[in-house]
Amino acid sequence: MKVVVIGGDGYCGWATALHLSNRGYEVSIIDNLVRRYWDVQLGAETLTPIASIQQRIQRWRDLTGKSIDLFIGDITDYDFLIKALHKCEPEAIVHFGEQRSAPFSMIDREHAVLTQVNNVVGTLNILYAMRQDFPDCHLVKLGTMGEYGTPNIDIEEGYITIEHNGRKDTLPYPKQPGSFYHLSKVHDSHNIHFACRVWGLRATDLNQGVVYGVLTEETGMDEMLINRLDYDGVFGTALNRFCIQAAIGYPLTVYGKGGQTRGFLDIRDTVRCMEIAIANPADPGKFRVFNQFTELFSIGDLAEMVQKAGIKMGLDVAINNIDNPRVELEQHYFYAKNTSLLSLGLEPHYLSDSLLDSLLNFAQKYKDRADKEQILPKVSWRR
Ligand code: NAD
Ligand code: USQ
Repeated sequence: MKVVVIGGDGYCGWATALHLSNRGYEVSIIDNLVRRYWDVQLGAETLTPIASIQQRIQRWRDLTGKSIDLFIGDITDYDFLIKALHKCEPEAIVHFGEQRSAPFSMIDREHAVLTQVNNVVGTLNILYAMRQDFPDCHLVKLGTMGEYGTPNIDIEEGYITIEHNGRKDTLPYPKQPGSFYHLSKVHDSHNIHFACRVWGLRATDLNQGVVYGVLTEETGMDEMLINRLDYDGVFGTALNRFCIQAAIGYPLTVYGKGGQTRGFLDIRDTVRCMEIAIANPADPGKFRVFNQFTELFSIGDLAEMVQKAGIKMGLDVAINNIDNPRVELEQHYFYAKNTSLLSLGLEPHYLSDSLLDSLLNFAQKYKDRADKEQILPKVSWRR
């Protein structure tokens, strides 16, 4: 089966491209490498030294005999996109190719506009390409749990059944996202839903939680296949950041009270979820929504878990509750459903002491590459 991975040079995309290739899928990567450019602009670097996309793909081929085609270009350029898709003739498109940082989208007007244009136009172009020439192709699109916000009721998987004035309907779950980035995902979801209803396309929106970890079966095979591991205040995410902070002796940066609760998953489960979604396509005309996380944690609890694991390894780990640069609830109800992927066969890698140990060890191996100036958050949500 032919699969295109858009954003295949990124954190989730690289791991997924290799995983699918390993499982016998014919994989092509589309990426404009803009993420590497944003890192340069921010003066931030992944903790791990990542090879160029060409070197990565070559090494994968040398090691496994499996080839991955590469198309370097911007999916907001429709002409490029449709030509690349015609060269691959995909049966599934996995779409990771967006600007994915909430703080980046909140830097200023330019970054908010860049984020929404990049994400919404890119996805809209994919929908038009599918309508034009690939109407049977299955779109597997990365959304985010943050589309829902933190409502004071249980979060369903995409839809909620409501009774109102004696009538009943199942409707899209209400959305209250917390940044212009998270909003871009809501806009995408609406556009994809519309394209499914009106043009009969098929799509799965995967509302993914925060991903942690770095090694997968494939990216761990060789140093040249190593994945990115972001720790800076713009692209670094909570648990990965805490492990790296612990490894370099920096107090863990819990924003505010730390009662913020989110869905989390191991990157080994991200790649498996992609495989499951592709192998079980949505029906034509169907906009299917899965919540893609395996466990819920509060940020404060995660920091304590990392502190405990670090101390066991002889590290000196402090926790620092700093002023929250974001506007968000710091103590709230949060319960979200996640049964769809489990019922299709996902066997989660739950967060364990051994995973924390391995992530801490991994971070220690590269700790000399860490720049402490990049850790504190510099982007404020407030006026
Ligand atoms: P990433 O920044 O590491 O990778 C994104 C890739 O997409 C980059 O290689 C970038 O160059 C490419 N890209 C961006 N815009 C493009 C465009 N217009 N044309 C072509 N390529 C483009 O991000 P990631 O962490 O791998 O996240 C991938 C997806 O998963 C995103 O959509 C993100 O919103 C979603 N997601 C990520 C997480 C997480 O914790 N990392 C959690 C939930 C959802
Ligand atoms: N946080 C801290 N300290 C830190 C970093 C974050 O307390 O050092 C807090 C934030 O305030 C927030 C929570 O941790 O309450 C999560 O922040 P994050 O930066 O780990 O994740 P987020 O901004 O939500 O974005 C990440 C990815 C994004 C994805 C999202 C999934 O960058 O692409 O969509 O996770 S979710 O959070 O479920 O929406």
